[in-house]
Amino acid sequence: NPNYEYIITSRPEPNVLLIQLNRPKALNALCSPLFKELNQALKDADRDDSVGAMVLTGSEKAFAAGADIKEMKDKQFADVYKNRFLGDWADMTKIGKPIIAAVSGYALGGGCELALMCDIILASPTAKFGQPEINLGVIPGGGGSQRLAQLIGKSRAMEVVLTGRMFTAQEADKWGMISRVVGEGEGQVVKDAIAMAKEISEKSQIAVQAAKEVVNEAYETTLTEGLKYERRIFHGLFATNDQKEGMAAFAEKRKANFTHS
Ligand code: CO8
Repeated sequence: NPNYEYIITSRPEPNVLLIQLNRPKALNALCSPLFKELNQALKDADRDDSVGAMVLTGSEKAFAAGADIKEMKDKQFADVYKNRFLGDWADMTKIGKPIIAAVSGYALGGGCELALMCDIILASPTAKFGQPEINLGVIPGGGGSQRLAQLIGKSRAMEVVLTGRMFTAQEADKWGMISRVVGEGEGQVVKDAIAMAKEISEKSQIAVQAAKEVVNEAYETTLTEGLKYERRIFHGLFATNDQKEGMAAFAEKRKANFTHS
């Protein structure tokens, strides 16, 4: 979409949308208009049948260096509370299709939280994560504390949130926060993320969305309820053409031709 100012969208594969944050002079600091554009692009892709999966990336130097500090610095409590400042950040967690974060360079504060709101995180060996809000006299506000504690455990989350120190891609990998660290080389993380998105986009879109939904449920509910939920959704997929096609293709030893119906 040529009308975007802060992001660049493209189709590196026919069924994959690539969104690149494009505010290089500010290390992709997440100003409000940037987030508006990002939400719009994600919502449009979620409705577009030709998109099976999305990749979100920044630059080599920065995935995103956080919320825009210059935009925030003079705000008063009354402004941020009344106007639900940055409340629309959570909109992207309602997207049904998978979003893969391809992280190089700084992913700090809101940038780290943005990656954590994606479904899969791939990191370049240069990635540097962190929640430095404590150094600004505030705390994470985009889910950082909650998602980090769930993903990496209390002691590590406390260390990261209380000291504000950055942590490496290798630490994030060891702690289970990301899917993996990719090989070295400029652009490698984006290439790997696109390849993964392409692979996902070749599955049944209905099954993919159902899978995303049930995995997310694991973070919201008890095991008993989650297992029940999974079983209901699993049963429901027997009402789709894609289940018939997928299983017939296996029995006939051919590749499935999913119609997303
Ligand atoms: N906001 C605004 N501008 C920024 C930001 C930012 N977060 N990060 C970098 N920039 C700007 C710099 O001001 C600088 O601009 P200029 O050239 O006009 O001076 C430009 O980007 C380049 O930055 P540096 O010169 O600092 O680059 P360095 O390579 O020296 O340093 C760092 C890179 C270490 C990443 C450094 O820029 C830095 O520490 N940035 C701030 C990181 C940070 O504190 N992030 C957390 C922000 S708070 C937050 O995200 C709260 C989220 C709340 C979410 C709430 C949801 C509901």
